[in-house]
Amino acid sequence: MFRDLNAFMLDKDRELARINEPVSPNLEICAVTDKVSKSPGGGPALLFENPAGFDMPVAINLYGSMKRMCMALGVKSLEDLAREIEELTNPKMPAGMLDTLKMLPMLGRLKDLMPKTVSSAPCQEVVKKDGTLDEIPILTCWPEDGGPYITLPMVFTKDPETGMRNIGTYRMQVYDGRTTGMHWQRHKGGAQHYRIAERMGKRLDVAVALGADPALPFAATAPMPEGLDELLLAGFLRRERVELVKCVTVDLEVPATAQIVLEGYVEPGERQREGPFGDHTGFYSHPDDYPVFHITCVTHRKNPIYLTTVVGIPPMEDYFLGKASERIFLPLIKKTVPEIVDMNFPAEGIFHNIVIISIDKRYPGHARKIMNAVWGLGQLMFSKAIIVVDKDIDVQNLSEVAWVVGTHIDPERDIQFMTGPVDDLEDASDLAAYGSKMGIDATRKWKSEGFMRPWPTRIRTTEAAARKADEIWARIRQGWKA
Ligand SMILES: Cc1cc2nc3c(=O)[nH]c(=O)nc-3n(C[C@H](O)[C@H](O)[C@H](O)COP(=O)(O)O)c2cc1C
Ligand SMILES: [Mn+2]
Repeated sequence: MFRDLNAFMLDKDRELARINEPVSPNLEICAVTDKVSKSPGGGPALLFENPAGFDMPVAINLYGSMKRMCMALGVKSLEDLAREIEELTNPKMPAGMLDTLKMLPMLGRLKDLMPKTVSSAPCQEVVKKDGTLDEIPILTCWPEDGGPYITLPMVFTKDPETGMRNIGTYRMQVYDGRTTGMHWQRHKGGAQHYRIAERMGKRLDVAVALGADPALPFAATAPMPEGLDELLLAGFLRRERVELVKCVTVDLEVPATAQIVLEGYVEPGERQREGPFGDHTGFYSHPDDYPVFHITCVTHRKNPIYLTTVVGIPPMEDYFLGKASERIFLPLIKKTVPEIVDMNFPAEGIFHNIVIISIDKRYPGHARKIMNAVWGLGQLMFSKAIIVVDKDIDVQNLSEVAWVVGTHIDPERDIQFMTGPVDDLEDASDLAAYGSKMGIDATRKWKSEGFMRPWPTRIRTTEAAARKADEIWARIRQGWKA
């Protein structure tokens, strides 16, 4: 695994493009990154060595391809990772010596889960108690943005009552050198800690780590169930315990390998206008009031690199972070909903607008049960359209899904509406964070579900004819130009 961001960026696999000419953090870096993100496969990682007006380089699009997302998590494919998690959660009881030996590497991965605290750390090579944000080339992404935003922070807080840690990625609008917005939405872990702190009338310590070994920023974006420390996931992914160091001015620990750490607090009751921000919906999100983060100390490595990202009209870098969560959490979701076979959050659906799920349908009304389960599962509660198909449909093949939805549904019968919490970024609901969702049952309908006509048979040729077709097509394809 990569020890830190520097090691990840040194990878010589032609995955990193260095841009030496001056490029402005004001709109220009975002425009270049957007262009690169829209190229086939997501384009290379980018290192802007000379952001105009700053001495600190900007690293971006590091997670912006399937290959680099896998590299960041130390696997060849996300399927491999999903399989490992599946095995871990489904241990076969060892029958003999050989089986016991086979289990050892898997159990080995579990011993690295708990983070450990170290006494000195690269992220504190430089400590500035009166530090500001002024040296960091924070991007202004889109023309109508309310200002520059820190877009890929790992925001560390602790539950003021239990001391349980949470890490989330919540954008931070720069107000001045020592204060920013703290855009944790109401459904998120940081917001819950703040709610408790406000109830107690207490300040909430917050530490923000920027850049670390590549599994960490991913873990901060992952939808871990409430109360489960994101660092357990990071430790599992890195196959090594995460090293933490105590902050200088607040009662929190941060990753020792971070590039930059902002220490500070949010006050109970304090709010400031946040936004607008060109968001991952592809539209500007409306200004709203959010808590204010006050910086008490800035620590960093010697010669830090600023790791960031940009969001906008999909696909962009965040699509790959979401894909990794989709694959990692599928085997865990199957623990409570084992009839789920596969799921797909297509890029155009910005994670939660379109959720396609295939199931092993076992009883009448099964698709409805799946919808209800998904609407009750953590951040999947935001699923605006859930499409349920039978297990022989490949949910990763959008053409097949569109065909099956069109042919299999009787809209009045097969669409289920539900009212409840919706994503904070939802623009179409009448109220903020409260609206409706829809489930589409595109499975084959059964007699026991009231469908009395015969279900049509899918067209397929015979195996013999298919083999013949393969042979002849292979021959004619050579001399044929499409
Ligand atoms: C690039 C990026 C930016 C994000 N910005 C925000 C944000 O500003 N506010 C927010 O609540 N969630 C944001 N998220 C989503 C959260 O990081 C995600 O829901 C995470 O699981 C929250 O963790 P939590 O459950 O511990 O709060 C962002 C995700 C990504 C990938
Ligand atoms: Mn969390």
